[in-house]
Amino acid sequence: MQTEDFIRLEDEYGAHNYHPLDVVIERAEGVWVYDVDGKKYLDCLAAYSAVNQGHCHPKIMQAMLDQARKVTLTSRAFRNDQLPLLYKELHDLTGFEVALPMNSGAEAVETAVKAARKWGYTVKGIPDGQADIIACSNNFHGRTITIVSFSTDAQYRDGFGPFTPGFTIIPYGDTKALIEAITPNTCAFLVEPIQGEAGIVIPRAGFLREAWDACRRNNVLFLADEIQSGLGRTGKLFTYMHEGIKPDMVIIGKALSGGFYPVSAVLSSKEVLGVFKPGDHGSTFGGNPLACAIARASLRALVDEKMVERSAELGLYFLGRLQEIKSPCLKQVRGLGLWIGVEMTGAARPYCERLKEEGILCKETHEHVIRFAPPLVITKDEIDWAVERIKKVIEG
Ligand code: IF1
Repeated sequence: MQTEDFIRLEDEYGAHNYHPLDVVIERAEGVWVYDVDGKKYLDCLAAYSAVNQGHCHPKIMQAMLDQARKVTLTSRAFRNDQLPLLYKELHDLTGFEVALPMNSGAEAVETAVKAARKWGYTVKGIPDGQADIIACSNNFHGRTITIVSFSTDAQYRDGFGPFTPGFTIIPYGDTKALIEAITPNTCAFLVEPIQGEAGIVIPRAGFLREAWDACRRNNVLFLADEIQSGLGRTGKLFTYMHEGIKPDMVIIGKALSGGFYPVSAVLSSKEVLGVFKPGDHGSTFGGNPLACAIARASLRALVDEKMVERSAELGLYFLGRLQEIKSPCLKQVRGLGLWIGVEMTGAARPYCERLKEEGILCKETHEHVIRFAPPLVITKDEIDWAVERIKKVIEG
């Protein structure tokens, strides 16, 4: 079968909820992916940061294979010998007291929303049914009905109502608006430390700390969605660490599995996650031994191979090199760690199409921004290789 044959099958028999670049990937290794014609591309998306550790990382793969031969799923009706070890390792690595495992990012966000609401009623004393959560404009936290209920993007909502009530929106980065929006019924503030889908929007320095302070003063939980920004992407283990704060809940996913399997989790305190009693919440696959073995190996790879440090160092280098590019079509180059947005004056999609022809895969976000987020195992030489081609495409 050829590229066109795969595309035709997909168009014919699949739902059309995506508009992918027409590259059909067959295999991948590290930062490189190969299409069905054997053409090689540098992956500058890293599956939206799910493959921070690089594609098909050998040690994560080995852990997956070893565990798959033993036991994959027990359900939480029984215990397994991987979950306790993942809990302990997450605690040791992040400093959070306890964790709750789920599968997709959206599920983990839902879990955090449920925990925050129940904490609001049982600990803060909010009257029944009145709990409110503050979120930000241009947020992206997933696609369930509740999560799109507080999206401000029309496309994510249109046609999907009725929506879940109990959310208030403030402009991203606006501490004053946050303080004004807090009421005695506010249980939580949910925020992406950097907004990915919005176009790699980095808030003004100090915003996260001010917001965290406002939450602490008002007995409001501070929830950081680090699903995309966490686990090394921005040059720290978590992006909130750039401001020296400690959220009440951190939501992680994506790179928690190095791309092998959907694994997500909520990290928090005993006070907050303690609101869940047996039967309150769960998932058939959440915390399964295969997922836990993969997550353990993924975290180990991140730490042992110093990927967080690499992200900081190579991110600075990549950003600097991209900032050298001169073009009237280029509006701004911004980024933190290996997460870089190149904002164009016009549509970004045609640049992504041309970059694909040059052997670089990346994805536009919000019309005008080309995002570069390669696996954190990328080398300086590979960045130089990429910059040469990006320069050529942007400078025309
Ligand atoms: C898609 C975006 C990126 C996320 C944050 C929760 C989730 C995501 C901060 C939900 C997921 C993904 C989903 C993917 C595209 C991608 C994305 F452009 F849509 F926004 F990465 F930038 N919080 N982001 O970024 O996690 O349930 O998907 O595991 O196609 O929807 P999920």
